[in-house]
Amino acid sequence: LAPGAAMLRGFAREDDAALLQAIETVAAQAPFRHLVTPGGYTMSVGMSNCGKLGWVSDRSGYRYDPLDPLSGQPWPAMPACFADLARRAAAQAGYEGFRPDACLINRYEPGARLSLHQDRDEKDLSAPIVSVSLGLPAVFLFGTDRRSNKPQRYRLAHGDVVVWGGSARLAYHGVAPLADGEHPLLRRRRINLTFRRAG
Ligand code: MD3
Ligand code: FE
Repeated sequence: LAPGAAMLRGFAREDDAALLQAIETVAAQAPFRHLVTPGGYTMSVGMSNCGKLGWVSDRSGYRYDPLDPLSGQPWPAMPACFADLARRAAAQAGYEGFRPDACLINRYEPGARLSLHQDRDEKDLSAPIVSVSLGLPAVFLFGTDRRSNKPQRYRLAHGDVVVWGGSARLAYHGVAPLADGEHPLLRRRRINLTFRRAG
């Protein structure tokens, strides 16, 4: 993919049923919601979080927050199967001892997209990010550290895990509008888990 990044095709496939069950448990406490950007747009991706910190956006900006603004309560704990998968994937990619304190759960329905952005709200940018794709395949856009460079396109399918560290960590990236389809486990959805060391 790029220096510092590793694609682990199908790494999460054998855990899919346990992961989906855990996602449902988290979403029962912290439902998916469509956040508003500082610019006033409502995101097409539905989001929830688990772990010590959750990523949120509103008219005042982006931030990591220990409380779910919908409930005023802490985010649900990170399920053991999540933390374990993230740690094993990071180690496989050469990042030993990855202990994420934040997991953002993105839910895509047909047409949902994520425009080109950088992830730079985390305190320690030397820690990698681990992303896990489940359900319908997506076209992932992966650029460079300059927005003006044309991104490359990669297909991310059910069970694929990508570890982003090193110089890939500050690359612009996004997701093209999700094409409709039917997945045996997730039906007409794609779910992406991103594990981060945010605090
Ligand atoms: C490359 N999520 O939540 S995961 C995000 O599929 C986000 O939901 C996308 O971008 C999704 O911020 C893409 C792959 C990913 C995540 C973080 C990265 C790629 C990255 C950070 C730096 C570089
Ligand atoms: Fe991102």
